[in-house]
Amino acid sequence: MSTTHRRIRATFLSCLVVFAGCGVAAERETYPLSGRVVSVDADKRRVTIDHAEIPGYMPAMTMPFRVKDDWVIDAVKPGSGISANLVVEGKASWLENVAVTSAPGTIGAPSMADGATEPIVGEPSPPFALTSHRNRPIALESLKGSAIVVTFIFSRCPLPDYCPLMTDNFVAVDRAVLSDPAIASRVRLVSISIDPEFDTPAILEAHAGTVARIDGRVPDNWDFVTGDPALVRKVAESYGLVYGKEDGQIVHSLRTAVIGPDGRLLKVYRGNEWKPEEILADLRTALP
Ligand SMILES: [Cu+2]
Repeated sequence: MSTTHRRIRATFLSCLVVFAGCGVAAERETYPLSGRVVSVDADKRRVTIDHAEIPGYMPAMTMPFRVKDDWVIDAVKPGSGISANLVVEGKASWLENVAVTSAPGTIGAPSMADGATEPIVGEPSPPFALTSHRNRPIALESLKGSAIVVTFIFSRCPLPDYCPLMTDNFVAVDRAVLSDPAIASRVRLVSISIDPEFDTPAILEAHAGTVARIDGRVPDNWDFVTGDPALVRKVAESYGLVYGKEDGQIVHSLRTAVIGPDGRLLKVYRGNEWKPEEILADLRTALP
């Protein structure tokens, strides 16, 4: 694996909800896991691990795991090699039988991605000038005057808790927005594809027509956006997004930004745990 790939995987911060199945029976299953520690969260007792494929359960990726043994939190450091059993019981999961297999540095400790920078709340939001699924130019500058919600997705994303969830949440947000006369005409939604080589405006138009329909059509205030891959990367990274190709798949983090009508950044949600109601509240604050 190249250093770039390591970096990308190391910073692919996924969430535990990947495990949140909807099964009722709390059957206990155990899977062997091995990988490299990326970070340790002592308060939440979670260790983020860049792990190898777990055959029959999940592909190689980087995500946080709960640990129950105190010594693990003390013993492992970013870069430590680790092996463990992943226990999945109902909606809960954790690591057992943890062993530290190598010291940090001995197998190349990962570092955070170089390109991504976190945008600053209160500052002018990072600009973009790209192309919408309607085949029209779309730029942050031209959306000023509206409150704007920006997220990053790609049409082929296979993980239901990632891009499809962002889009479902946007549907919920927009449904509420469009039914509230106080804000209906003053909100714009922007879903920027991080797979612009594949996601052409035509592909995004078809995609939007499948996943972003409200009352039978894609709402006028919602654009799926693509553009030159280098430009898209610049925009995505300016919002703190980390992504890259790994084994033909795009691995990525998540960022959803709420921008005020003055173009200033109001809020950034990292990850997939935000709820449509939170963004609705932000929008109502932004549009008094
Ligand atoms: Cu995705």
